[in-house]
Amino acid sequence: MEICSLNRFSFIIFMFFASVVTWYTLSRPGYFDCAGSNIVACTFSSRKHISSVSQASNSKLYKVNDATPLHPLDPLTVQEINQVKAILANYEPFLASFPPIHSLCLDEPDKSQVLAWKKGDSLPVRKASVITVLDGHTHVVIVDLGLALVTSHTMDPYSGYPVVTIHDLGEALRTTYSNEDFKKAIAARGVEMSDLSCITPSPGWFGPDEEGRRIAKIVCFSSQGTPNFYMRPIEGIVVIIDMDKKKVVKIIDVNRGIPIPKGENTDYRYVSQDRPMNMKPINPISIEQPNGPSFTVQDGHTVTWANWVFHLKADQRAGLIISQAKVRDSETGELRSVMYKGFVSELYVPYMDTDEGWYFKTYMDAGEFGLGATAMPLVPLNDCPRNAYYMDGLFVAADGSPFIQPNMICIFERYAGDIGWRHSELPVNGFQNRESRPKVTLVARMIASVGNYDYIFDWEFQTDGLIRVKVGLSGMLMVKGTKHENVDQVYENNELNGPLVSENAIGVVHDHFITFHLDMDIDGTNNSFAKVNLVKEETLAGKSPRKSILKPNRKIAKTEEEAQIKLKLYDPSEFHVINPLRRSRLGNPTGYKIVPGGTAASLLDLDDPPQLRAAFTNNQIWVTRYNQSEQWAGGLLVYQSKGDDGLAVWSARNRSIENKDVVLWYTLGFHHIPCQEDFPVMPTVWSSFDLKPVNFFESNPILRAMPNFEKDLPVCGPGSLYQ
Ligand SMILES: *[C@@H]1O[C@H](CO)[C@@H](O)[C@H](O)[C@H]1NC(C)=O
Ligand SMILES: *[C@@H]1O[C@H](CO)[C@@H](O)[C@H](O)[C@H]1NC(C)=O
Ligand SMILES: *[C@@H]1O[C@H](CO)[C@@H](O)[C@H](O)[C@H]1NC(C)=O
Ligand SMILES: [Cu+2]
Repeated sequence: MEICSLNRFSFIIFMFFASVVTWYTLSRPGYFDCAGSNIVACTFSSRKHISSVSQASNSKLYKVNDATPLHPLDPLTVQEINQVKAILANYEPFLASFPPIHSLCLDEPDKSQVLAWKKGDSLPVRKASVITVLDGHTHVVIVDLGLALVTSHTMDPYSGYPVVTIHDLGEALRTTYSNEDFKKAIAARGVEMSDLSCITPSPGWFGPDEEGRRIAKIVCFSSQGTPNFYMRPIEGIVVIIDMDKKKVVKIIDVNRGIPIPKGENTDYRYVSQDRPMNMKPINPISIEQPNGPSFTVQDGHTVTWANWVFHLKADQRAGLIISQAKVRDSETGELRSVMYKGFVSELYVPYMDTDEGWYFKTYMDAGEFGLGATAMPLVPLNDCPRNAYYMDGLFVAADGSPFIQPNMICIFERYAGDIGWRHSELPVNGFQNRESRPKVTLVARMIASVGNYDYIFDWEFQTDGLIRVKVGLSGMLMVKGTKHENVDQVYENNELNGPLVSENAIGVVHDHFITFHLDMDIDGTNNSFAKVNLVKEETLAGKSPRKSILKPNRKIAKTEEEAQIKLKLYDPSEFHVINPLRRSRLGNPTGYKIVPGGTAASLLDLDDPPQLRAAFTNNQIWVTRYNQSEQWAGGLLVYQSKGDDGLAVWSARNRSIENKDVVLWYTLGFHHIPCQEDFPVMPTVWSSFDLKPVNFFESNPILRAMPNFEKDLPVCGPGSLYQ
């Protein structure tokens, strides 16, 4: 096998300085090293204009554990988290007992302060927002780190509870495992306690029975003979736990006759695959960047690449937050504002099954568990390519102390053989027209492993100004045990709530909705939302051989109600966020459009309890007036919430949104009818949407982009084939 790789040490160095600020070290000559005896050539000639990008001048080693904040939006540092903890420990209401910390993060300064801030200025006052639960009450506390004081304290502002802590979940499982009735129920199913794996799904909210206390509903699996216990459900056992009292409320034990599906062929790990695939293997593949990547990460969080600059940080709830994304105008050199803040605000996953063990499975993963909290370290070379830069998250445990979530975000350049633009033509008047430009993009990625499911979130920046936001779904199905082993045994068509995906296992039908908060600031904060509706115009008889054409009909939404959009294939529109006061030379307002990609809308009854809580999925697009407290589409407090806070409530205020600071919300949806290929681990399913410039640039911003020339590219491996 031919190998042509960056020096092995580069990887080790990279892992060691997981937050080295620039790629300078990797771009030095000498790291490009070819090993292997059959190699004929491994060369490249450097492309002049590239070598200027890796500037080490303002670089500095950035280590999460001893970082100081350098930007108003930088997450709280270790020192700041410890300071907050100390302030809370001495705060009168918490003197008797230090309350468990459910959330502790930067309370971002006012947008106006952030926008006015320039590098070198002192930072706006640092504040922390803390959510804790004490004696069954939720406390939302703001700590001012400058004054070293609690400056605001609200109790039970909404019906729900904050995100659960890992400590809560551990205690809920401990309470379950030590319950004698539970042990008997498990023994009756023929499962040893040592083979038991239980999980802690959130209970949703289904009326008064479960109100007024924080509960968890525990369901269990047998991990006998497989690490993929999700494929071996113990159907019908649900333990309801009061998480604060640490008591079993109720044990449901139904469907005792349903067998536990077998463990064979459920192990997905590479080490346990004992036979090769009947497939011709793919030769090793990787993109080579002998000059190093073209992006830099400054001060730990500011990413600069090609024409883009943005602030990137990890967040315990949202996973990953992009802030202050700006694009440089390739004609004027001006750095222009596109988006103040973009992140996943909520992830709603309702399952379609009314059984006692299933009806409550209607998760809201960001607000109930946290997408950053459930992110695990990315797997180098497989989750992210070789030249990726990894960023750590710094989060807070239930006892108020900081911990590092290592390598949870990666940033890399993607070259997938795609084309930025092209045209070819037969020679015209002696001109040769065969033009094509390669497309290279920059990706910021994080992956949340929320129990059985893995959600891959990509923010992909293109040099033509487009931002593509992609979501990939992989991991395990939540399967349900059934007595059936073959569809021939299923007599009534609608008997099952999903297809049989393996013997005795059905994949229950469900949806995934990912709601994005997109605070667009096109050339400034004041923007408008324009719907450009395509309407059919019938031609007058005799005027044209055509009977009908389509014409764009543009309308500015004046109020939040007018910006509640349900997508319709037979009544199509474009949706533009524009700056009405900034015009192109032709007089068009500058703008970006959201190009929806998902195909699913929630079809549940509007007053079905899960849908009341997830009313933010009642429309695919919403535009609200900017309000810094309105960040989380499912409300600040999501766990067991009734839907009294959140996007639908805010939008119903019907505020004016014309030439105002506005926030765009988009929900990417998936209906998921499982199939056998989803077993025992799902091949990734992707969907995406775009934020695409419309009349933002005067003309194609990448007209003068460089084509690829052979002499610029590394030639690796069996080079003789291609020389
Ligand atoms: C901002 O949002 C919060 C939460 O929805 C609300 O209580 C407050 O009244 C809003 N402020 C304004 C000025 O609309
Ligand atoms: C929203 O405001 C507009 C303009 O004031 C008004 O016509 C419309 O009826 C309002 N809608 C609701 C639901 O209040
Ligand atoms: C932006 O909107 C705010 C709030 O409506 C208004 O006070 C301000 O004058 C606007 N700025 C511009 C440049 O239109
Ligand atoms: Cu799914």
